[in-house]
Amino acid sequence: MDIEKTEKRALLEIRETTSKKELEKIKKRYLGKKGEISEIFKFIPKANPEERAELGKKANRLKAALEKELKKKEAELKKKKKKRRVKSFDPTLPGKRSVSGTLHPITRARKKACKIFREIGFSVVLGPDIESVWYNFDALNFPEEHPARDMQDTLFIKQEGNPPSEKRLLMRTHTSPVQIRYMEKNQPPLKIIVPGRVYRNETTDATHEINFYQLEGLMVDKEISVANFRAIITEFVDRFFGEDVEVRLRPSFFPFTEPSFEVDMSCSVCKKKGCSVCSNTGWLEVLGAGMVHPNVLKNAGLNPKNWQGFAFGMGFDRLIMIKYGIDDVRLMYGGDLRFLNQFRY
Ligand code: FA5
Repeated sequence: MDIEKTEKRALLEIRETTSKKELEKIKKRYLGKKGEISEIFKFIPKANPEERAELGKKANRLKAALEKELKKKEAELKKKKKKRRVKSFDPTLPGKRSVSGTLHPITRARKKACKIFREIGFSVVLGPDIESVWYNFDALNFPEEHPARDMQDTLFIKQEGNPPSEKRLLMRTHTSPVQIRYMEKNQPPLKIIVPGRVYRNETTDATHEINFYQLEGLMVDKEISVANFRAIITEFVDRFFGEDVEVRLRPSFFPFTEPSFEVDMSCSVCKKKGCSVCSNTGWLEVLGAGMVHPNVLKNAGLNPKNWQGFAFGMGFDRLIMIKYGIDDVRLMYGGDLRFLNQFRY
């Protein structure tokens, strides 16, 4: 048994190793339960009595020397690791941006719009995308022969037979049916907005999509006038755009409001100079509105002698187009990441 040779070999192995894992292996090989040093201690009682004392001394020295060297090496490796870490950190280098998703501009704008309306006392209410002819047209005072009911504008759901209007289904063409749904279940005074997707069988262009978003508004109380509508919509527009956007009202017609008007906003894409978004007019029609028609109140179970209200339906996509200077509504539904990534802020 050559203890000196074992010591030389073990110390060399320890000194030459560069990894913590390797060092662990060496430690196990020499100092482990079944390691070489244990074997030496096991051998001592079997050795000649006159050699035992000397062997014992040498074995203890070997053990101590290895333990010391291992400790030294462990400390050295730890220091190296720390050093390496410090070296790889350069605070002047640009950081690595992790790839993350972003909210769609429509979602972002919808959240903002809902927040503004909540702040001025409106509740946010939702309705179904698949609607009945009754809620979408009849209850809203649309005459039988109204062109909007036409197959060319409305996407009807295929159904067997000829169901009555309460059961005849379609993809809602506007968010106005939620007015009736809400008034049936809730007594005035009411102040609600209804954000939601609507569907129309239309040819698409820069300002028309076949599905788009509307934001309906309804306020019913004892003494409501057009002045209340003007005040609310001006407050909303001011807060939503955070800049001066001009608003103008034009007389219009909707079967469910009387009087009715269209609301235009000045086109901020071209600053009223004329562009493809505003069809070179400098204005963009973003809103239909009016005083709730007495027949609509009746159809929802309210007495028009006691209650009045205004309602509006915003083309939400157009509002977003004005806000962000988007010149084609179809970009918002194309799923093109080059477009969507611009809303990372
Ligand atoms: C309506 O849908 C009525 N329900 C609005 C209303 C509600 C009037 C309450 C009175 C009271 P209109 O069809 O005009 O109205 O659509 C409302 C807005 O939706 C338009 O002003 C326009 O901004 C937007 N819009 C209409 N068609 C499209 C389309 N194909 N793509 C994108 N936006 C559209």
